Amino acid sequence: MSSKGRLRHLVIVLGDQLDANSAAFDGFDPHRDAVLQMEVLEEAAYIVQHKLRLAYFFASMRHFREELGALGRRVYYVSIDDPANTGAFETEIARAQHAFDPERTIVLEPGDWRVAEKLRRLPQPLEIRSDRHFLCSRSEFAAFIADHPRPILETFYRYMRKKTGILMDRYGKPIGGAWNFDAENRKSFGKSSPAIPSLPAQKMDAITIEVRDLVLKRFAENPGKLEDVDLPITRAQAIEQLNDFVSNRLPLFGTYQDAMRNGEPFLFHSRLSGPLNLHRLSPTEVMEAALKNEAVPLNALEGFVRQILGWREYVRGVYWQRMPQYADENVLGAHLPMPRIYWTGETEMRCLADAIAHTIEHAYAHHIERLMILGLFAMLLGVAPYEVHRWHMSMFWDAIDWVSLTNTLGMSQYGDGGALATKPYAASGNYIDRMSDHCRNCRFDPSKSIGEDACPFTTLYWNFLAKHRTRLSSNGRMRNQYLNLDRKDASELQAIRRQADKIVTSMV
Ligand code: FAD
Ligand code: DLZ
Ligand code: SF4
Repeated sequence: MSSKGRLRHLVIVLGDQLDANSAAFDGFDPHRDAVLQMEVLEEAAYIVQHKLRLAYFFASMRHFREELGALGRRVYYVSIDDPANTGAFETEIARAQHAFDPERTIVLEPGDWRVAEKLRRLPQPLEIRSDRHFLCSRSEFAAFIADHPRPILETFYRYMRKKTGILMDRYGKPIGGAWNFDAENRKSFGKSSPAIPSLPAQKMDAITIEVRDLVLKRFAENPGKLEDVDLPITRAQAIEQLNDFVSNRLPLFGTYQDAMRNGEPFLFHSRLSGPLNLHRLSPTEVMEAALKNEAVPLNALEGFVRQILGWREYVRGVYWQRMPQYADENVLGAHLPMPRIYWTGETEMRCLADAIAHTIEHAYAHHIERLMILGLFAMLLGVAPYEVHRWHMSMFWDAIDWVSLTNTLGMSQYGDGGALATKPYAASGNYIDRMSDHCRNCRFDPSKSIGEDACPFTTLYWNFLAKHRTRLSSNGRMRNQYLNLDRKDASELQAIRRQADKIVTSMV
């Protein structure tokens, strides 16, 4: 890093802000301004991370540097193996400010409260710009909450549909006459299931190969597999992935949204969370591409729009509304550490082994695996919600604090007591049996809660309901679950409790 005279603006681009049109670049003058990108050890080490996740972030950042260069923008790029690199945002920003003496240093609001706090406290204040990558700004969400003190996703989603006009007719009514088509979107794969289209293969170029080798050398002990980096890294690859999804998988996205199949990590899902979260794709362009394909049935289109326009915006709003207290929420008082099997996948539970294998191999598992296998088992065991989030941040290529914390601590662990989900996503092995082909080849029986072949999910499910009766039984949406629990006599419940205790002991 060497000084070339005073800069007007130094524009910082963080690892999840890789958009040449972001608000940080508004008014950018290539003759007077420059960009700062920093690979810092602190971000790679504050939580141990999957090798593929690290390679994805560094390769994406380096390709973005090339893309900015092609646009004629000057980039000061600090790589992780630069001997002068001090390893943290604060010190690298100070070093750049010292070298270039910019009149102003600009950054887009970060996607992580921890990073935002660091930047807010710098001795030389930064100009922090609002992120228009999202369709609902933080201030708009705050106003929405003020009008809806007990919000639920559905209210917010309808608000966003009306605001954007997406899937709305000219009379202000939802297209198709309904706000959702969930009844059509709960199919599992039967014997005559459709073939699952393969994902477009992404070839590694010299930059990505260099990053992969660096990660393999420097982070050799980190979890996860890293062979080829078969992920959409460049903007061009992200667009290719989007187009492929819209043509080949979106038509059946809705129908099989909740389904699982052994050995199949992607099914009809988009695998677009990474490019969206790193801002390689905008949510608007993703929805526009989906809406343009006239061959896509409404149940698929609405199901997909709900994820992007509804859930994605909603969890971000909740995150910024409730941080930093949100990270400590733990209404069920769950305190266990993350079990070792989540790092190894070594378990006889076929469903869990498969979802963990997908995670180790691809740094990815689809939504239902995250919620109804990985998250469910942790909640039924009683793992501390923040620990589940930390594991998730470690293992997934698409995890950024705003989206991982809300989904893990809130949606999957019910740590927030219902801010995100109106009831805990608690289910027994019977649910997994209905939605997948795992159980038929598993050594456990999903219908049994006691005995040597009882399914651990089923045992822990009844135990969970009994244990949290005081808090949960008054929730109207859990009425049937408690009616079923009440059919069990005291001796059965005692046996379930003993078996649940044994499972917990074997896990920690
Ligand atoms: P698809 O199934 O194809 O969905 C399309 C898109 O919708 C996704 O790419 C994503 O951008 C969006 N989306 C869907 N559901 C959600 C949601 N609940 N919250 C936010 N966006 C959503 N998503 C992340 O992007 N990063 C995370 O770290 C993350 N952690 C999660 C942890 C748990 C425990 C759970 C239950 C969900 C988590 N999600 C997370 C949400 C969702 O599971 C992923 O977005 C999705 O699995 C990514 O795969 P996909 O791109 O193939 O998604
Ligand atoms: C996840 C990650 C990693 C591994 N490395 C970097 C990095 O070296 N530089 C960087 O700018 N961002 C990195 N990130 C993303 C950050 O942890 C964090 O999510 C964002 O800075 C939040 O905006
Ligand atoms: Fe999972 Fe239980 Fe089914 Fe085995 S029987 S695959 S542990 S749900």
